[in-house]
Amino acid sequence: MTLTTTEFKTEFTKVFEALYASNIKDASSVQQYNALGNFIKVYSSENWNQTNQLYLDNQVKQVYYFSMEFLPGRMLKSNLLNLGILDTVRTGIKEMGLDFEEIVGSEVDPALGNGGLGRLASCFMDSIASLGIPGNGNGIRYRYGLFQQKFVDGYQVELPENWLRNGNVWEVRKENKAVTVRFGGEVYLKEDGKNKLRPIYSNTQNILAVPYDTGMIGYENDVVNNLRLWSAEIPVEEEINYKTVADREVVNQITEVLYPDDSNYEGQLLRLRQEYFFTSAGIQSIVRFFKKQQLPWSEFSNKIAIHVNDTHPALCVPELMRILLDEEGLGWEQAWNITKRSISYTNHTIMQEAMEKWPVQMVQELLPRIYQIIEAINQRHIDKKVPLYGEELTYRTTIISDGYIKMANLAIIGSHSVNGVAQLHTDILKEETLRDFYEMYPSKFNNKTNGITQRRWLHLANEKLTHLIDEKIGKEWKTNPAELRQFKAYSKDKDTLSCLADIKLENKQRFAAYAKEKYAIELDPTALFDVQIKRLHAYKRQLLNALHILDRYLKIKDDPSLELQPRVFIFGAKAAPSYIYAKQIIKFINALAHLINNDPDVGDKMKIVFVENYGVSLAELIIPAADISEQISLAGKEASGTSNMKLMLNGALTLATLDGANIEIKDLVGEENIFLFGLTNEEVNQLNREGTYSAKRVLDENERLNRVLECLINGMIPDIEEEGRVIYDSLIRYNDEYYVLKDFESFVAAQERADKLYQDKEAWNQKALINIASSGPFSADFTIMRYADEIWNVKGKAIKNRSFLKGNQ
Ligand code: B1H
Repeated sequence: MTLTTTEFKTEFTKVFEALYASNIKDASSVQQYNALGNFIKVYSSENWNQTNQLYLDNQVKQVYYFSMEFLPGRMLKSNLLNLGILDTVRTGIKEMGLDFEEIVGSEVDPALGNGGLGRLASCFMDSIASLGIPGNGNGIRYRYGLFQQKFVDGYQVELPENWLRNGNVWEVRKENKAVTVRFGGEVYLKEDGKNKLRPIYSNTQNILAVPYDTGMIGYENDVVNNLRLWSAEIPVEEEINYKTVADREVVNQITEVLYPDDSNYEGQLLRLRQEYFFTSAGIQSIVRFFKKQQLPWSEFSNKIAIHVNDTHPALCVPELMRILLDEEGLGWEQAWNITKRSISYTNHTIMQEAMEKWPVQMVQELLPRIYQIIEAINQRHIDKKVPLYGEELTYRTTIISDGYIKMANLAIIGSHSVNGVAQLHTDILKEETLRDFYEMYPSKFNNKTNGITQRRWLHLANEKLTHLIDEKIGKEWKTNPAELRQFKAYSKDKDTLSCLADIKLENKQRFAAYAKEKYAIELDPTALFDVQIKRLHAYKRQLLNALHILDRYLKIKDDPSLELQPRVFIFGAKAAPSYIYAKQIIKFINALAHLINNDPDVGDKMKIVFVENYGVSLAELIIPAADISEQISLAGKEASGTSNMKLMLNGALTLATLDGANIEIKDLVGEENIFLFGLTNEEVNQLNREGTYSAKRVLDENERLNRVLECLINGMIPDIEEEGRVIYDSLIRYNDEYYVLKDFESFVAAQERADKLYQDKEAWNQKALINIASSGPFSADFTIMRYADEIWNVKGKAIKNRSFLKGNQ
């Protein structure tokens, strides 16, 4: 299917007029965007329909990716790119006298995820479709996304994110596919006359789950997969029972808002409702689809792979069991085999506070039948494993203990595959966090290092760089990102290096223009742009970054004529609203920024920009403008990280600890092309074991650091009396849980190496180029090929270069 500019203009005008019955030139950019979205939907609808039909006709195996979060970013441009009509449409829009970028900018960025985990799910959806893998997303259509962040006097303030205000052109409501999800009530088992026990329910609350489907368009391959997000509604026939506003609220609340916690878990009843709601709806719709094909149950796991993204959808296990046992009348063994063979699970964190566990009583009351099934799974686990592994080990792996249901244990026991998201993370799972399970089920464990889609994070975010690469090595890398390595051949080519430098400068100018407009701050685009963009969390150590900034500031104050490499420090981070310490760090950094940005002694030597409301769209602006990628979590804490990959792909040099996927970045680029610092995971473990670490001692031995810390409590930074004290105490009184002080000196040394290298522009650009050229293995296309091959056992229509599958694991 090719589309000419003229055809586009005619069709687009028709769509617009049908929608708004007015002249397109008078329309608002939101209306123009809406019409363009509709045009795309119509343009791709045949493929969407056909893809569906093809999967059904050929009875191919399908993947269902269950995730509490999907963070897709704006979809207009990426859909145009994947449909192969971006340039045509852009030209057409221009010829019509409209402003393409303004139209693109009027799309809301749906913040239906917290951070890395949700963004990973969306990168995966893009790769799954682009590889032609039959795959579906399953999640929640939150009425409100992650809060909008504003700074008031430097403090984070949260506002509701009403992303549906102008409607959502991409979704299609499918009330014909709605299912009912049951909560609460009582249940007992009754003999059904055929020697089978069937549950009898009473007093349940029945909620209607209505799916909203969004097409996931593959890259130039005519594939359109489905992302299905569920919305909770009152069933029509039960309207009569919902008389008060409060009654109705209980239902609406289920899909009202995304929980704003990243790597932290709050055991609230509503969250459990959300988890069961989308899991049950998804599993019901899978079973319904499977039954339509009239295959025997023994075929279920040959036709369906269910992936559980973290433990949030782990109720997939008992829910699938429930349907197979209670509704389809299968025996336990058969149901259990089907369940285990179909389900796989990804672990995303080893942080204890992120591990989900639900009070037994809460589950009993909200999901009585599910609780019975979990209990039975648990009992069978014990009966089977005690004779093999003894009581001690077995009881450490039970699903129910100390009055709680451990969701990770449920996910592991109920699945055939457990994977971590970077090699170090998987090693830690095997050797420490999940050691007992690894002993029981060694073959379940595997690593799948995360990946990112180069389509969004290079093609769309950095079109100039894309053109340069196309010009040098051709376009093959677009469908086989491993080809990016050919770009290495240009690492000594002065011409290419200077083009690369020009592109980076332009991207920095673009960000500088944004900063100027938004924050009235003047940035020097020739300064080194130093970027840390991720959720705010103590283990990610934004504080370490800030202490280094403070140290530089003191140096400048000591000697204002000091020659320093000018730097722009860019932060982007939301703190969970209940995470007080993280919010105090935000206030501290904002106060520091205010002080430094307004000090005439500093001038252009340093500027700090803490962008408000960091999310996918801002990432697309910031990442192409970065020179340094700050990946400075305490070793062993960041499961993988994915901004590290995006920044590398855009030519930033990584300044990092040996944590998560940073280690794999180091392996790919070589130690000479990355700035490493800090404790290793082993060293952290050793310090923890010895228990002799004294932050106070580190402070006493380092005069420079001492001076820096004093500034937290001596009034030098205005307006942080409370925050400064709390942060100071976290480091000294509470002995610096994340070894910020321990790593300070080596961090500063790495920063000095970076400054020095930046003086030699050619050497710097060469390393930037090597980083870009080495980033192919982090394409989510490869990650997904490995999931498809090694976990899901599904085939795509465009899986090339299979030898690559075995590499880099
Ligand atoms: C990651 C989460 C997470 N790990 C709980 N865990 C959540 C946990 O709403 N909750 O309760 C939400 C999110 N998110 C991140 O996953 C890791 O910290 C990153 O290192 C990793 O790159 C990313 C994707 O695997």
